[in-house]
Amino acid sequence: MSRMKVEERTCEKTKMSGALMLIEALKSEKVEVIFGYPGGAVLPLYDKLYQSGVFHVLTRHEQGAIHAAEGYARISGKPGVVIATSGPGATNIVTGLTDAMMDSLPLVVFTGQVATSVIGSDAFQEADVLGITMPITKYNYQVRNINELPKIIKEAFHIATTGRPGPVLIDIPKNITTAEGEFDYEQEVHLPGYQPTIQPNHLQIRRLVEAVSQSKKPVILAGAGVLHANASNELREYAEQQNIPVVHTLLGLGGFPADHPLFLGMAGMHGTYAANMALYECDLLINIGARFDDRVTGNLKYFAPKATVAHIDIDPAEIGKNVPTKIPIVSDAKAALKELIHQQGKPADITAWMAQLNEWKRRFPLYYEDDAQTIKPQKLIEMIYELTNGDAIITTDVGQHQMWAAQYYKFNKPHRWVTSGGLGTMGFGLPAAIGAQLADRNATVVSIVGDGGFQMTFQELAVIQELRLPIKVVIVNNQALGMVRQWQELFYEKRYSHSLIPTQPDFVKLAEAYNMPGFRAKTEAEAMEVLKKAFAIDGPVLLDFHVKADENVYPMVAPGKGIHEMVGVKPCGELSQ
Ligand SMILES: Cc1ncc(C[n+]2csc(CCOP(=O)(O)OP(=O)(O)O)c2C)c(N)n1
Ligand SMILES: [Mg+2]
Repeated sequence: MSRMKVEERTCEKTKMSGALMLIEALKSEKVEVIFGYPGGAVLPLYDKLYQSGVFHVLTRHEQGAIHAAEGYARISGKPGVVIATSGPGATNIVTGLTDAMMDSLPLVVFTGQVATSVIGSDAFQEADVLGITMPITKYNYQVRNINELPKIIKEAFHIATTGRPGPVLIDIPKNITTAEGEFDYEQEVHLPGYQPTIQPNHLQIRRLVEAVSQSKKPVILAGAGVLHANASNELREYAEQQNIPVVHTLLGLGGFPADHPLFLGMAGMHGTYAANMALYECDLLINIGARFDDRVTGNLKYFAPKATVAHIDIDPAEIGKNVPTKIPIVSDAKAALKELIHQQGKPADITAWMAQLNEWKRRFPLYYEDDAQTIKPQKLIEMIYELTNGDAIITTDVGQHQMWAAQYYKFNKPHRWVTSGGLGTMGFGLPAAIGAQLADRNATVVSIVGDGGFQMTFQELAVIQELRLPIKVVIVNNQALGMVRQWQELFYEKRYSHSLIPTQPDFVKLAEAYNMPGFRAKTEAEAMEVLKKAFAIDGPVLLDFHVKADENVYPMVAPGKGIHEMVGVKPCGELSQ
């Protein structure tokens, strides 16, 4: 073949419409699934999607699409991809973008936009998506020139997945999707202003090694940064090598095995007594990939008041943000832990500290009173834990059921826990389960949702049914916005202002409407029976558990209090001599 002919063919191959470029870029990025919803501004794009071979999941609401993408990202570690149309499509993803931003989840989100010629004219379905999403994305773009589209998509995937992960949005005017341009995707990303620090500073590492060797009461606070960095093995090796007990944030659960003798439980507002007291009493606090969220620290005046604080975080903006930090280590968690392990410093002498911690663990474990005549929500979670051998992927909404799931499902493995931590988004659990199941087809996925939150996004049952995803949806039905009810009981003298929701749809009939089995249980024995039935079914099942309605989540650190001032802690057994 002559040289000219080759050039002609290459030319033919690379000239294409913006819509087609997007599809080709997604294929180059090896995107397995996109979650989306069509509309006027993205019609050219959907036309090219048709028969493209790209797997697209049509959710029933754009919020469902973006939460599904978050669930996918959380489990797969790969970016979740979303398409929404302009105007209302784009504004419907605002909650999900904020959620992903707060929880550092990598997303690449495409929104349609009105044509460039009418931007700014209040055109039909026009919204200032760049303006709206600027503070809730890691980065956002509006494509003004077709020739920039490939470079922008390439950069978006790079930015979403490197450094501290986060959502990146690309707003594409309709005329850009139909315009033709050169498609060159094999280019290097060149962003001089964006160079995340991955490797730790050696001086700071040595300072930490020294601090550990001097410490008598060290503790590691491990957050989701450990999971994002796939550093669970390194965390375990480091904690064992240096004798350092570990507590987790809500989002970090699973990063360190719950059944490990060095594990003290989850910290924070509904953390265990041992974990919170460890944070209060420690002399060295090593934060790895957590952001000192106020739900973890409680009143900052009483947070780790006696400790030297070290903080390993890939985002330098997090270090010193809330808690004064003596040893700052800007780094990927895995890189820092590997270096710390390699240093083989003198381990901390924790004999007395461990005795104290074990005493707290033994005396003040998580506690609830069983009552077989009803369903205790804590017991329900324990039953799910047993029946799934602790191996399920658990997704949740936000509220009491979320805290019980975090407390009573003992996560021994990483990447099994999908919850909305930072934003606390009701309605997250069900769509997130769709993404989680698509990320791990063989996993048992249990979506533990509140009766309140479920009613915010249950339209996505249609997707579960359509794709025959074997998700078990567990409604913890307390006929209340339970967490709000709990706060009103404890802090507003039982004035239950708009938190009781006795008027419910019949959830079993709802399951029938979506053509999936639905079961209800009102006692512990019934709960076990329907759970067993559900797990024996190779398909979606909806379960409505009428749990004890006035149960509260304990222990609890009241707002404004220090984390050592927990209420609802009951001593169990006698103090050992
Ligand atoms: C979208 C949204 N709106 C409001 C809230 C405030 N809020 C937090 S927990 C909660 C109650 C949730 O009720 P439910 O889903 O039934 O869960 P439960 O606490 O009863 O387990 C509410 C209203 C929220 N987190 N998210
Ligand atoms: Mg409820």
